[in-house]
Amino acid sequence: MKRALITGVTGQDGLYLSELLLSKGYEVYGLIRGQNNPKIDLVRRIVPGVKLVTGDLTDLSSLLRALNVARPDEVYNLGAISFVAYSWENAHLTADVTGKGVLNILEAIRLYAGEDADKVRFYQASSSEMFGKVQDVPQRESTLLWPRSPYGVAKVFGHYMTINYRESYGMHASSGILFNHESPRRGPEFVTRKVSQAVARIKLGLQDDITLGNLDAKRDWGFAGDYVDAMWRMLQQDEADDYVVATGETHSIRELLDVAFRHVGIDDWEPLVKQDPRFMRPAEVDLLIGDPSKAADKLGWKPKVGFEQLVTMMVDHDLAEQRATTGL
Ligand code: NAP
Ligand code: G4F
Repeated sequence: MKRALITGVTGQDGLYLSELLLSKGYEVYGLIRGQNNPKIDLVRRIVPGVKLVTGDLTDLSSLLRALNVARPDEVYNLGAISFVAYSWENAHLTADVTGKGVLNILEAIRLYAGEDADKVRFYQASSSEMFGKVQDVPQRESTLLWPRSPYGVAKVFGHYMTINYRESYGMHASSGILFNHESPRRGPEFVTRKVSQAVARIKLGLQDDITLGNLDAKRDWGFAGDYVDAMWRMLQQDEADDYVVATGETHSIRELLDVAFRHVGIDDWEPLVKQDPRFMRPAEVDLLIGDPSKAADKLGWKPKVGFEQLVTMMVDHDLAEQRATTGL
């Protein structure tokens, strides 16, 4: 039975990855931070098979301790401060967790495993946010990185540290450059879930309108359940490498609103959507669209859920959730 340690187990991807690894017969350990993390109940309910071990990416000794408990064959580093807008307000913290946290977990694996460091396979959750002011369309593994947020800069540090540990110590360390991926488990601070929740509430008469920022930005949105499978496939390869994981399609926030509102029978959403500079970013990433051909060729990976199916799945989930909580 293989053993895996997941940082960020309470997050969207941590939950889907836990389900995937448990279904494959892994013994799964999840790193959980804080002395009374409110998401423990969620993890225990959705993936009761996961064994929890305390630790924090900013605390190297806690990571060493977690590795000694889990004795993993595979480590998936999903933990991060992941909300781009928040990263401008908390740039130092973002650098410490999202950037230096990667160095901490890599160094902890090196210290823990010693000469066997190559036996512990490592996945780093890199991000399309690293492409920022994009230098190629579509973006691929070789595209120059030009991050536009403290989050993006921190991810670039983690990305190159992962490559550096692979090259310096022969570690089996891979970096997945994942484009935006969403699901009904997405945090409500991200635009897709903010829209799906608001559309459901507007449809049920619980909310009048929604306030957003830039409606013209474009993202390559996929389904998180598909994307964790790509993470696992990377760690099954003989050689560690870096891969873009994307759908190869891009859509604007306006198109997201079109699909979400149309799904509940509202064709003209303009009167229901307000804009506020509060939700604009100091530097925007205008266009993301990935070229997933390397992941297709080498990993045999391709996405199963398309954009419309993703958005309607999220709206349906939020309609059901709002009905259940309000009794409507
Ligand atoms: P998420 O839902 O925001 O989850 C982030 C996780 O990081 C949470 O479990 C959180 O735990 C944990 N965390 C925060 N600070 C930590 C710390 N100091 N030590 C240990 N863990 C900490 O993110 P996600 O969407 O699942 O994304 C997973 C990873 O992929 C992240 O690294 C993200 O940056 C990256 N990524 C995501 C996307 C995407 O579109 N979803 C795309 C590219 C890359 P708490 O519950 O304790 O806060
Ligand atoms: O949903 P978002 O906050 O996601 P963003 O910034 O693209 O970041 C996500 O994807 C990255 C991969 O590219 C991950 F690395 C990162 O961890 C995270 O998961 O915003 C998407 C777009 C942006 O252009 C933003 O300006 O939506 C625009 N937007 C417009 N109004 C809004 C809003 N975003 C949010 N969160 N809230 C709004 O009201």
